[in-house]
Amino acid sequence: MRSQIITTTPIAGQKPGTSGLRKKTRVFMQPHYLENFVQAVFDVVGCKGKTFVLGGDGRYFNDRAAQVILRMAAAGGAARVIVGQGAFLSTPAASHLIRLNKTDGGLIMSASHNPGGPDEDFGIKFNMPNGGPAPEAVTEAMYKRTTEITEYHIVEAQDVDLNTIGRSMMGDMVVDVVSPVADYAALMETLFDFPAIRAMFAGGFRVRMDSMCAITGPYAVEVLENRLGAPKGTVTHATPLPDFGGMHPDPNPTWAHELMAEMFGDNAPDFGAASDGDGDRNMVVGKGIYVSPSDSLAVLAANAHLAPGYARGLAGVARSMPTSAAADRVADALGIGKYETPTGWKFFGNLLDAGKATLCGEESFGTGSDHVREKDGLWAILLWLNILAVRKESVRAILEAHWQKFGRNYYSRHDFEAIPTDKADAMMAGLRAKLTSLPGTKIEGLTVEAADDFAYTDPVDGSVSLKQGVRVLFQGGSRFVMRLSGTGTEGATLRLYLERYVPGPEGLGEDPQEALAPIIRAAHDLAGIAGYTGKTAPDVVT
Ligand code: VG1
Ligand code: CO
Repeated sequence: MRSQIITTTPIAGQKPGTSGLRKKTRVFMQPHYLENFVQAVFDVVGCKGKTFVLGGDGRYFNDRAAQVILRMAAAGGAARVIVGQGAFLSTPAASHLIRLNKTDGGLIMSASHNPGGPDEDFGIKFNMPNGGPAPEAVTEAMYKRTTEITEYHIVEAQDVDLNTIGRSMMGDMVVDVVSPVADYAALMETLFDFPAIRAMFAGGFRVRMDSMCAITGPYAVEVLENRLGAPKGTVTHATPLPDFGGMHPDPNPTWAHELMAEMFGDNAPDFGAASDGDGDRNMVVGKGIYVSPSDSLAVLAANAHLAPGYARGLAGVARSMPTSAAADRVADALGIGKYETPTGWKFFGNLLDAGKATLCGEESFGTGSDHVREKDGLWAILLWLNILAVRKESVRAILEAHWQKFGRNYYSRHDFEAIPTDKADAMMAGLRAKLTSLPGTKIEGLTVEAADDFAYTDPVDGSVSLKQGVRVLFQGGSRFVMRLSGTGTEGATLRLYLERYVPGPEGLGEDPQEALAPIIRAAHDLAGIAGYTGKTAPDVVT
């Protein structure tokens, strides 16, 4: 099989963000665009003699990109690539396959919670041999490589049949097409009490899972319906579609509005859940009650020991900095470690590998554990179901009891989307310039206690990440955080994170937007959001 050397030139902007390289699909489809980036990945991590996992969330261009990546892996001398059937793999399933097969890493084709289709988004991320997202030093090296690339290598070959499970060869490279679901489902059976959940379902407990026409459909049907006996049709939008059926597979109350309407309507099921494009996010909803992701992490941490996989207890809990401190209170009560990392799952990898943290979570609907090295939507849903099966209480009862015990961290995130990048940068620079003068400032009945730009030193390898979000902390434990998104593909998105702690027992049942109103006003005032963005209200509230 002939390997071709194609001459190319660097393409600007191939810088991975919070989670891989994400661009408009049409940008990725431009000549050499995908190839340049994939070559940069192989140049940094090495390709000759290696084994990789490959799969994606089924979005438009996934199938074509998979064939290109296979041809380039073959040209680079890879020994073997394990591909999910149909080029499908959820992000957590890819992470599991990397670990299970002890491979040299994997390429995941996804723009995660971003919409898909020819006019929407596409993306590529590389995961390391531990199954976790490439850390910053590696993604920086890949980016640097894209700026100096002069050629890439690709074999001339027909497409591999990725729809049929089994082994084939591309030149000297083995291509193993595997079930995307089987190994992952088997892993879930080792962690959770399937008989208890099955008995709960058989007893009439009703579940709704909205897979939003993205990758979790096949996984959720296999686990919830086939293995746990939930009625057929429990999983809706269960077939992954190239454009996600026009849905925006971001499991939050705004985009998962069908699920929200059902869970807050008459005859609501007992438990509702949704997942994102690549299956690593989850949203959990009880009958008439929404569980914020920060609260979800805290409840899972407090109850994880009820599931067989965590019966030994947790080593520690890690959360991203903008995530509420609810999980910290649980960690303190359990006497276990607590960690605060920058946004993005890659920062949890070292803590998980070192056995310092068992559960991790982000306010952005991401929860996971040391079973893989990615956040895992269906895993979180199953852990909730396991807890519900053991405690035999409603989601509402469990959440309210949790607040009674630990107090409530009222929490909300406001997103302001598609802001001109220069305006967003100026706003952040303006706020950063003010930070040292803020302590002592009185605003909206609050007093600023401290203000800084979050910096993180990894406790395992000592690597330092600067400028990870501006924090303004008020006396009494309230705060707001501002940072710009690193996953968008159009302009800038401002994320404003708001938190207020109420110890209880009074005042635990307020509407979060009302409970947070003074902090929201203070943030708008101090950062001049309307002046810079022209927006007085957010586009998405979670
Ligand atoms: C967002 C979230 C972050 C998450 C990341 C990837 O990043 O805030 O918590 O890890 O998406 O999630 P940003 O930089 O846009 O705020 V996923 O499900 O898109 O891989
Ligand atoms: Co995702």
